[in-house]
Amino acid sequence: MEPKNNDKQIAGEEAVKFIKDGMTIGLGSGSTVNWMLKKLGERVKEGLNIKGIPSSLKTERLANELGIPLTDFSEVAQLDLAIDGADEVDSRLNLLKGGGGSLVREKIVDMAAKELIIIVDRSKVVPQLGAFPLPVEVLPFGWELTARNIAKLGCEPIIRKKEDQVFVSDNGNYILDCKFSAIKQPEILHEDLKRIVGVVETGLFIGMGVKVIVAKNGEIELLK
Ligand code: ABF
Repeated sequence: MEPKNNDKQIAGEEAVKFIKDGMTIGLGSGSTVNWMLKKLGERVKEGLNIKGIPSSLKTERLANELGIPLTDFSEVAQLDLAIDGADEVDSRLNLLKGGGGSLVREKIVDMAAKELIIIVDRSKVVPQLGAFPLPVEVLPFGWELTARNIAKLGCEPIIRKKEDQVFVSDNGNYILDCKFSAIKQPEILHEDLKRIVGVVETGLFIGMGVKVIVAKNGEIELLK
């Protein structure tokens, strides 16, 4: 059996086939997307003419290293295509994202695209969202109070830390990882969370009409 990491590479490289000359592309974040960026960098060196908008500072750095031309929303109103990863994909192709801490910029970029392609290995495809704790980005001010209000929805929010320090997102905010027993109605949970003052955005990406490239043991499957 191929190692799982190879499936991330296969899914990432497959997505590059959807990129056409002249497109503006939303560049997602995460290790699967990094494989896509590497292949895209090769295509750009061969003459492919595209521009990308990165969804995280990490992606921006890697895109710059790979020579992928970048732009931003001062120049672009709509992206032709966005390619992003996910932590979970359910049977209705709803997504749970934000394990990498870039969910707000990812949502802005992904929602600005005419088409969104999600790249995952098979381990991310689940019948129901919620085994992965739901990342919720919150304002630092009063985050403890925001966390208590979120807990009332039936979870235990844990402040994300990195090397013993509170993790700070690219936007200067904190992330609460919220473990629900199950997320049966993601639309309703997203709306309930968004009503809480201090919540910036949730990692639930619902009904976005995505195409999902799933790689398993070296084979590709397209879900849509
Ligand atoms: C981003 O990268 C996130 O939304 C998600 O948390 C992560 C996917 O993880 P990886 O591709 O590294 O497995 O898209």
